[in-house]
Amino acid sequence: MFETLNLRKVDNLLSLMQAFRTDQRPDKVDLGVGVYKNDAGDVPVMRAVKEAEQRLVADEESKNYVGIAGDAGFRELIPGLLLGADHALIGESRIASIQTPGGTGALKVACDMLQAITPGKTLWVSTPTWANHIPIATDAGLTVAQYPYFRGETRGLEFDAMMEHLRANAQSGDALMLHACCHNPTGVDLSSEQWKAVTDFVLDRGLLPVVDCAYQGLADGMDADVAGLRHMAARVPEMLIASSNSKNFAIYRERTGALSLVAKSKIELAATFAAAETVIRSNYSMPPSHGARVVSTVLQDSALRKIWEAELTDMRDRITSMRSGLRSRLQALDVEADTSFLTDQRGMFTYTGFTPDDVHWLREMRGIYMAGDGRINIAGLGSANIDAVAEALAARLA
Ligand code: PLP
Ligand code: TYF
Repeated sequence: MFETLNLRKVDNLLSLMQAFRTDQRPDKVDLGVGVYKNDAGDVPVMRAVKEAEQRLVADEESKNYVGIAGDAGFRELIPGLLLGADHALIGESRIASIQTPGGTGALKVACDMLQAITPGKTLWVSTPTWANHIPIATDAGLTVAQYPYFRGETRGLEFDAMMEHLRANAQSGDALMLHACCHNPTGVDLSSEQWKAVTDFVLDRGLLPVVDCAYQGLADGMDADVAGLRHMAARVPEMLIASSNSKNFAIYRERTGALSLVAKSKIELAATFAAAETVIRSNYSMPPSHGARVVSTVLQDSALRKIWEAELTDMRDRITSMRSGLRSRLQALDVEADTSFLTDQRGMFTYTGFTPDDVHWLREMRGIYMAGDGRINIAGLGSANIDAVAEALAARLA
Protein backbone atom coordinates (compact mmCIF):
# COMPACT_ATOMS: atom_id res chain seq x y z
CA MET A 1 0.00 0.00 0.00
CA PHE A 2 2.76 2.41 0.91
CA GLU A 3 4.03 2.40 -2.68
CA THR A 4 1.08 4.62 -3.54
CA LEU A 5 2.42 7.38 -1.34
CA ASN A 6 3.24 10.41 -3.38
CA LEU A 7 6.25 11.76 -1.57
CA ARG A 8 7.00 15.43 -1.85
CA LYS A 9 10.63 16.23 -2.52
CA VAL A 10 12.33 16.67 0.84
CA ASP A 11 13.25 20.25 1.69
CA ASN A 12 16.49 20.67 -0.29
CA LEU A 13 18.09 22.42 2.68
CA LEU A 14 17.96 19.22 4.67
CA SER A 15 19.55 17.16 1.87
CA LEU A 16 22.17 19.88 1.53
CA MET A 17 23.04 19.40 5.21
CA GLN A 18 23.50 15.70 4.52
CA ALA A 19 25.77 16.35 1.52
CA PHE A 20 27.85 18.75 3.59
CA ARG A 21 28.38 16.14 6.29
CA THR A 22 29.72 13.58 3.83
CA ASP A 23 32.05 16.06 2.05
CA GLN A 24 35.62 15.10 3.02
CA ARG A 25 37.29 18.42 2.19
CA PRO A 26 38.73 19.96 5.37
CA ASP A 27 38.09 23.55 4.25
CA LYS A 28 34.43 23.04 3.30
CA VAL A 29 32.11 25.89 4.34
CA ASP A 30 28.46 25.54 5.38
CA LEU A 31 26.40 28.59 4.46
CA GLY A 32 23.22 26.49 4.19
CA VAL A 33 20.70 25.89 6.94
CA GLY A 34 19.66 28.95 8.93
CA VAL A 35 21.21 28.43 12.32
CA TYR A 36 23.41 30.97 14.08
CA LYS A 37 27.03 29.89 14.38
CA ASN A 38 29.85 31.51 16.30
CA ASP A 39 33.19 32.46 14.79
CA ALA A 40 34.42 28.89 15.21
CA GLY A 41 31.41 27.54 13.30
CA ASP A 42 29.75 26.00 16.36
CA VAL A 43 26.08 26.28 17.39
CA PRO A 44 26.59 26.62 21.14
CA VAL A 45 24.06 26.63 23.96
CA MET A 46 23.70 30.21 25.23
CA ARG A 47 25.04 30.78 28.75
CA ALA A 48 21.73 32.12 30.02
CA VAL A 49 19.96 29.07 28.60
CA LYS A 50 22.42 26.67 30.23
CA GLU A 51 21.96 28.34 33.60
CA ALA A 52 18.16 28.27 33.26
CA GLU A 53 18.28 24.59 32.34
CA GLN A 54 20.35 23.77 35.41
CA ARG A 55 17.80 25.52 37.59
CA LEU A 56 14.92 23.73 35.88
CA VAL A 57 16.44 20.30 36.35
CA ALA A 58 17.10 21.08 40.01
CA ASP A 59 13.66 22.55 40.71
CA GLU A 60 11.21 20.65 38.51
CA GLU A 61 8.91 18.56 40.65
CA SER A 62 6.46 17.16 38.15
CA LYS A 63 6.26 16.05 34.55
CA ASN A 64 2.50 16.25 34.50
CA TYR A 65 0.88 17.46 31.25
CA VAL A 66 1.20 21.20 30.61
CA GLY A 67 -2.21 21.69 28.96
CA ILE A 68 -3.22 22.40 25.37
CA ALA A 69 -2.06 26.02 25.36
CA GLY A 70 1.25 25.27 27.06
CA ASP A 71 3.20 26.90 29.84
CA ALA A 72 1.30 29.74 31.53
CA GLY A 73 4.41 31.76 32.45
CA PHE A 74 5.72 31.61 28.89
CA ARG A 75 2.33 32.53 27.43
CA GLU A 76 2.11 35.62 29.59
CA LEU A 77 5.57 36.82 28.54
CA ILE A 78 5.23 36.46 24.77
CA PRO A 79 2.89 39.42 24.07
CA GLY A 80 5.31 41.72 25.90
CA LEU A 81 8.29 40.31 24.07
CA LEU A 82 6.62 40.76 20.69
CA LEU A 83 4.81 44.03 21.23
CA GLY A 84 6.48 45.72 24.22
CA ALA A 85 4.90 45.57 27.67
CA ASP A 86 3.09 48.91 27.24
CA HIS A 87 1.41 48.07 23.93
CA ALA A 88 -2.28 49.00 23.73
CA LEU A 89 -3.35 45.47 22.78
CA ILE A 90 -2.07 44.11 26.08
CA GLY A 91 -3.90 46.77 28.09
CA GLU A 92 -7.09 46.03 26.14
CA SER A 93 -6.76 42.24 26.72
CA ARG A 94 -7.03 41.70 22.97
CA ILE A 95 -3.99 39.45 22.59
CA ALA A 96 -3.31 35.95 23.92
CA SER A 97 -0.43 33.60 23.16
CA ILE A 98 -0.41 29.84 22.88
CA GLN A 99 2.82 27.91 23.25
CA THR A 100 3.50 25.80 20.15
CA PRO A 101 6.14 23.30 18.98
CA GLY A 102 8.39 25.91 17.35
CA GLY A 103 7.39 28.63 14.93
CA THR A 104 6.49 25.86 12.50
CA GLY A 105 3.88 24.51 14.92
CA ALA A 106 2.45 28.02 15.26
CA LEU A 107 2.18 28.35 11.48
CA LYS A 108 0.47 24.98 11.23
CA VAL A 109 -2.09 25.87 13.92
CA ALA A 110 -2.63 29.27 12.26
CA CYS A 111 -3.30 27.64 8.90
CA ASP A 112 -5.63 25.04 10.42
CA MET A 113 -7.53 27.85 12.13
CA LEU A 114 -7.85 29.81 8.89
CA GLN A 115 -9.17 26.69 7.18
CA ALA A 116 -11.68 26.23 10.00
CA ILE A 117 -12.82 29.86 9.75
CA THR A 118 -13.15 29.93 5.95
CA PRO A 119 -12.45 26.67 4.12
CA GLY A 120 -10.15 27.21 1.15
CA LYS A 121 -9.29 30.73 2.27
CA THR A 122 -6.56 32.41 0.22
CA LEU A 123 -3.25 33.09 1.94
CA TRP A 124 -0.96 35.54 0.19
CA VAL A 125 2.77 34.91 0.56
CA SER A 126 5.79 36.74 -0.80
CA THR A 127 7.82 35.59 -3.81
CA PRO A 128 9.98 34.00 -2.60
CA THR A 129 9.13 32.93 0.92
CA TRP A 130 10.36 30.37 3.48
CA ALA A 131 10.36 26.93 1.83
CA ASN A 132 7.92 25.53 4.39
CA HIS A 133 5.21 28.23 4.18
CA ILE A 134 3.47 26.96 1.06
CA PRO A 135 3.48 23.24 2.01
CA ILE A 136 2.10 24.02 5.48
CA ALA A 137 -0.67 26.18 4.06
CA THR A 138 -1.66 23.89 1.18
CA ASP A 139 -1.60 20.79 3.42
CA ALA A 140 -4.04 22.62 5.71
CA GLY A 141 -6.32 23.08 2.69
CA LEU A 142 -5.71 26.77 2.09
CA THR A 143 -5.30 28.29 -1.33
CA VAL A 144 -1.92 29.98 -1.64
CA ALA A 145 -1.32 32.98 -3.88
CA GLN A 146 1.92 34.90 -4.21
CA TYR A 147 2.77 38.57 -4.38
CA PRO A 148 5.96 40.03 -5.90
CA TYR A 149 8.55 40.88 -3.27
CA PHE A 150 12.21 40.45 -4.25
CA ARG A 151 13.63 42.07 -7.35
CA GLY A 152 16.62 40.19 -8.75
CA GLU A 153 18.20 43.13 -10.60
CA THR A 154 18.51 45.28 -7.49
CA ARG A 155 18.66 42.44 -4.96
CA GLY A 156 16.11 44.51 -3.07
CA LEU A 157 12.39 44.94 -2.48
CA GLU A 158 9.94 45.61 -5.29
CA PHE A 159 7.46 47.36 -3.08
CA ASP A 160 5.49 49.09 -5.82
CA ALA A 161 4.94 45.82 -7.67
CA MET A 162 3.96 44.13 -4.41
CA MET A 163 1.33 46.72 -3.58
CA GLU A 164 0.05 46.95 -7.12
CA HIS A 165 -0.39 43.19 -7.29
CA LEU A 166 -2.14 42.99 -3.95
CA ARG A 167 -4.36 45.95 -4.79
CA ALA A 168 -5.42 44.27 -8.02
CA ASN A 169 -5.90 40.76 -6.66
CA ALA A 170 -6.36 40.45 -2.90
CA GLN A 171 -9.97 40.05 -1.83
CA SER A 172 -11.57 41.14 1.39
CA GLY A 173 -11.27 38.22 3.84
CA ASP A 174 -7.99 36.92 2.39
CA ALA A 175 -5.04 36.42 4.71
CA LEU A 176 -1.72 38.18 4.12
CA MET A 177 1.51 36.60 5.33
CA LEU A 178 4.35 38.97 6.20
CA HIS A 179 7.76 38.31 7.73
CA ALA A 180 8.23 40.49 10.81
CA CYS A 181 11.96 40.93 10.10
CA CYS A 182 15.00 39.20 8.60
CA HIS A 183 12.94 37.90 5.66
CA ASN A 184 13.76 34.30 4.86
CA PRO A 185 15.25 33.70 2.29
CA THR A 186 16.04 37.20 1.00
CA GLY A 187 17.08 39.30 4.02
CA VAL A 188 15.01 42.11 2.49
CA ASP A 189 12.58 43.76 4.93
CA LEU A 190 9.87 46.39 4.73
CA SER A 191 10.86 49.86 5.99
CA SER A 192 8.70 51.44 8.68
CA GLU A 193 7.03 53.64 6.03
CA GLN A 194 6.23 50.51 4.04
CA TRP A 195 4.79 48.77 7.10
CA LYS A 196 2.51 51.79 7.51
CA ALA A 197 1.40 51.62 3.89
CA VAL A 198 0.73 47.86 4.13
CA THR A 199 -1.21 48.42 7.36
CA ASP A 200 -3.39 51.03 5.65
CA PHE A 201 -4.00 48.65 2.78
CA VAL A 202 -4.84 45.74 5.12
CA LEU A 203 -7.41 47.94 6.86
CA ASP A 204 -8.82 49.31 3.64
CA ARG A 205 -9.15 45.91 1.95
CA GLY A 206 -10.21 43.97 5.05
CA LEU A 207 -7.35 41.45 5.06
CA LEU A 208 -6.23 39.28 7.95
CA PRO A 209 -2.48 39.70 8.60
CA VAL A 210 -0.51 36.59 9.53
CA VAL A 211 2.96 37.63 10.66
CA ASP A 212 5.82 35.15 10.88
CA CYS A 213 8.32 36.36 13.46
CA ALA A 214 11.17 33.84 13.48
CA TYR A 215 14.21 36.12 13.82
CA GLN A 216 13.30 38.83 16.34
CA GLY A 217 16.54 40.25 17.74
CA LEU A 218 18.80 39.04 14.94
CA ALA A 219 18.88 42.28 12.91
CA ASP A 220 18.86 45.48 14.99
CA GLY A 221 17.43 44.46 18.36
CA MET A 222 14.43 42.87 20.07
CA ASP A 223 12.43 46.12 19.86
CA ALA A 224 13.77 47.64 16.64
CA ASP A 225 13.16 44.47 14.64
CA VAL A 226 9.43 44.44 15.33
CA ALA A 227 8.62 48.16 15.07
CA GLY A 228 6.61 47.53 11.90
CA LEU A 229 4.74 44.63 13.48
CA ARG A 230 3.93 46.79 16.51
CA HIS A 231 2.58 49.55 14.31
CA MET A 232 0.36 47.11 12.44
CA ALA A 233 -0.80 45.33 15.60
CA ALA A 234 -1.95 48.60 17.13
CA ARG A 235 -4.22 49.33 14.17
CA VAL A 236 -5.75 46.15 12.83
CA PRO A 237 -8.80 44.52 14.40
CA GLU A 238 -7.53 40.95 14.06
CA MET A 239 -4.19 39.32 13.45
CA LEU A 240 -2.21 36.11 13.92
CA ILE A 241 1.46 36.15 14.91
CA ALA A 242 3.56 32.99 14.64
CA SER A 243 6.75 33.50 16.61
CA SER A 244 9.76 31.30 17.16
CA ASN A 245 12.35 31.28 19.92
CA SER A 246 14.55 28.81 18.05
CA LYS A 247 16.91 31.53 16.83
CA ASN A 248 16.84 34.22 19.51
CA PHE A 249 17.44 31.68 22.29
CA ALA A 250 19.38 29.21 20.09
CA ILE A 251 17.12 26.37 21.28
CA TYR A 252 16.29 24.99 17.86
CA ARG A 253 15.72 21.38 18.86
CA GLU A 254 13.60 22.27 21.88
CA ARG A 255 10.80 23.30 19.51
CA THR A 256 9.73 26.52 21.18
CA GLY A 257 7.38 29.05 19.66
CA ALA A 258 4.03 30.72 20.06
CA LEU A 259 0.89 31.54 18.17
CA SER A 260 -0.45 34.90 19.33
CA LEU A 261 -4.07 35.71 18.58
CA VAL A 262 -5.27 39.27 18.25
CA ALA A 263 -9.05 39.71 18.31
CA LYS A 264 -11.49 42.63 18.20
CA SER A 265 -12.54 42.26 21.81
CA LYS A 266 -11.81 40.28 24.93
CA ILE A 267 -14.91 38.18 24.30
CA GLU A 268 -13.95 37.37 20.71
CA LEU A 269 -10.45 36.58 21.91
CA ALA A 270 -11.79 33.91 24.25
CA ALA A 271 -13.74 32.30 21.40
CA THR A 272 -10.73 32.46 19.07
CA PHE A 273 -8.54 30.93 21.76
CA ALA A 274 -11.01 28.06 22.19
CA ALA A 275 -10.99 27.50 18.42
CA ALA A 276 -7.21 27.29 18.42
CA GLU A 277 -7.30 24.81 21.29
CA THR A 278 -9.73 22.63 19.33
CA VAL A 279 -7.35 22.54 16.38
CA ILE A 280 -4.39 21.69 18.62
CA ARG A 281 -6.21 18.99 20.58
CA SER A 282 -6.64 16.74 17.55
CA ASN A 283 -3.20 17.55 16.19
CA TYR A 284 -0.37 17.24 18.74
CA SER A 285 -2.53 17.70 21.85
CA MET A 286 0.02 19.67 23.86
CA PRO A 287 3.40 21.27 23.26
CA PRO A 288 6.66 20.05 24.82
CA SER A 289 7.50 21.85 28.03
CA HIS A 290 11.24 22.34 28.29
CA GLY A 291 12.05 25.13 25.81
CA ALA A 292 9.21 27.34 27.01
CA ARG A 293 10.30 26.91 30.62
CA VAL A 294 13.82 27.91 29.61
CA VAL A 295 12.58 31.06 27.88
CA SER A 296 10.36 32.08 30.78
CA THR A 297 13.08 31.34 33.34
CA VAL A 298 15.53 33.58 31.46
CA LEU A 299 13.05 36.40 30.89
CA GLN A 300 11.74 36.43 34.46
CA ASP A 301 15.16 36.63 36.11
CA SER A 302 16.76 40.03 35.62
CA ALA A 303 20.32 38.73 35.87
CA LEU A 304 19.73 35.90 33.39
CA ARG A 305 17.84 38.24 31.11
CA LYS A 306 20.81 40.62 31.03
CA ILE A 307 23.17 37.79 30.15
CA TRP A 308 20.85 36.62 27.39
CA GLU A 309 20.51 40.16 26.00
CA ALA A 310 24.28 40.55 25.92
CA GLU A 311 24.70 37.21 24.18
CA LEU A 312 22.04 38.08 21.61
CA THR A 313 23.74 41.43 21.02
CA ASP A 314 27.02 39.61 20.37
CA MET A 315 25.31 37.34 17.85
CA ARG A 316 23.77 40.29 16.05
CA ASP A 317 27.04 42.24 16.05
CA ARG A 318 28.89 39.28 14.64
CA ILE A 319 26.39 38.97 11.80
CA THR A 320 26.75 42.69 11.06
CA SER A 321 30.52 42.49 11.07
CA MET A 322 30.48 39.45 8.75
CA ARG A 323 28.23 41.36 6.36
CA SER A 324 30.53 44.37 6.23
CA GLY A 325 33.63 42.17 6.30
CA LEU A 326 32.48 40.22 3.27
CA ARG A 327 31.56 43.38 1.44
CA SER A 328 34.88 45.11 2.10
CA ARG A 329 36.79 42.01 1.00
CA LEU A 330 34.83 41.90 -2.25
CA GLN A 331 35.57 45.58 -2.78
CA ALA A 332 39.26 44.95 -2.13
CA LEU A 333 39.12 42.25 -4.81
CA ASP A 334 37.81 44.90 -7.23
CA VAL A 335 34.46 43.21 -7.76
CA GLU A 336 32.53 45.45 -10.10
CA ALA A 337 29.05 44.29 -9.02
CA ASP A 338 27.16 46.46 -6.55
CA THR A 339 27.71 44.77 -3.19
CA SER A 340 25.54 47.11 -1.13
CA PHE A 341 22.94 44.33 -0.86
CA LEU A 342 25.25 42.57 1.60
CA THR A 343 24.97 45.33 4.15
CA ASP A 344 21.41 46.42 3.25
CA GLN A 345 19.82 43.00 3.73
CA ARG A 346 18.98 42.15 7.36
CA GLY A 347 19.46 39.19 9.65
CA MET A 348 21.11 35.88 8.92
CA PHE A 349 20.25 35.51 5.27
CA THR A 350 21.46 37.14 2.12
CA TYR A 351 20.09 36.46 -1.31
CA THR A 352 23.09 36.61 -3.62
CA GLY A 353 21.25 36.29 -6.92
CA PHE A 354 23.47 33.31 -7.83
CA THR A 355 22.12 30.97 -10.49
CA PRO A 356 21.92 27.20 -9.96
CA ASP A 357 25.14 27.03 -12.03
CA ASP A 358 26.91 29.40 -9.65
CA VAL A 359 25.64 27.46 -6.63
CA HIS A 360 26.84 24.20 -8.18
CA TRP A 361 30.25 25.64 -9.08
CA LEU A 362 30.79 27.05 -5.59
CA ARG A 363 29.93 23.72 -4.03
CA GLU A 364 31.90 21.49 -6.39
CA MET A 365 34.95 23.69 -6.95
CA ARG A 366 35.25 25.49 -3.64
CA GLY A 367 33.37 23.37 -1.12
CA ILE A 368 31.03 26.25 -0.31
CA TYR A 369 27.50 25.04 0.44
CA MET A 370 24.48 27.33 0.12
CA ALA A 371 20.77 26.89 -0.52
CA GLY A 372 19.88 26.06 -4.14
CA ASP A 373 18.27 29.48 -4.62
CA GLY A 374 21.56 31.28 -3.85
CA ARG A 375 20.70 32.13 -0.26
CA ILE A 376 23.66 32.24 2.07
CA ASN A 377 23.64 32.09 5.83
CA ILE A 378 25.91 34.95 6.86
CA ALA A 379 26.36 33.33 10.29
CA GLY A 380 28.23 30.50 8.56
CA LEU A 381 31.08 32.94 7.91
CA GLY A 382 33.95 33.28 10.36
CA SER A 383 37.54 34.45 10.53
CA ALA A 384 38.74 31.05 9.27
CA ASN A 385 36.74 31.07 6.03
CA ILE A 386 35.71 34.63 5.15
CA ASP A 387 38.74 35.32 2.90
CA ALA A 388 38.26 32.12 0.94
CA VAL A 389 34.51 32.72 0.63
CA ALA A 390 35.06 36.30 -0.58
CA GLU A 391 37.56 35.13 -3.16
CA ALA A 392 35.18 32.41 -4.42
CA LEU A 393 32.14 34.72 -4.50
CA ALA A 394 34.17 37.33 -6.37
CA ALA A 395 34.71 34.78 -9.14
CA ARG A 396 30.95 34.44 -9.65
CA LEU A 397 29.40 37.80 -8.76
CA ALA A 398 28.10 39.67 -11.75
N1 PLP B 1 9.49 30.87 9.86
C1 PLP B 1 10.63 31.17 9.24
C2 PLP B 1 10.66 32.29 8.27
C3 PLP B 1 11.78 30.43 9.48
O1 PLP B 1 12.90 30.72 8.84
C4 PLP B 1 11.73 29.37 10.41
C5 PLP B 1 12.92 28.62 10.61
O2 PLP B 1 13.50 28.00 11.06
C6 PLP B 1 10.51 29.11 11.04
C7 PLP B 1 9.43 29.87 10.75
C8 PLP B 1 10.33 27.97 12.01
O3 PLP B 1 11.06 28.00 13.12
P1 PLP B 1 11.05 26.82 14.18
O4 PLP B 1 12.34 26.12 14.05
O5 PLP B 1 10.87 27.50 15.49
O6 PLP B 1 9.91 25.94 13.85
O1 TYF C 1 15.43 28.30 6.39
C1 TYF C 1 16.20 27.80 7.20
O2 TYF C 1 17.33 27.49 6.91
C2 TYF C 1 15.74 27.65 8.64
C3 TYF C 1 15.98 26.28 9.19
O3 TYF C 1 12.63 22.22 7.24
C4 TYF C 1 15.08 25.23 8.67
O4 TYF C 1 14.43 28.03 8.70
C5 TYF C 1 15.17 24.78 7.36
C6 TYF C 1 14.37 23.77 6.89
C7 TYF C 1 13.45 23.19 7.73
C8 TYF C 1 13.35 23.62 9.05
C9 TYF C 1 14.17 24.64 9.51
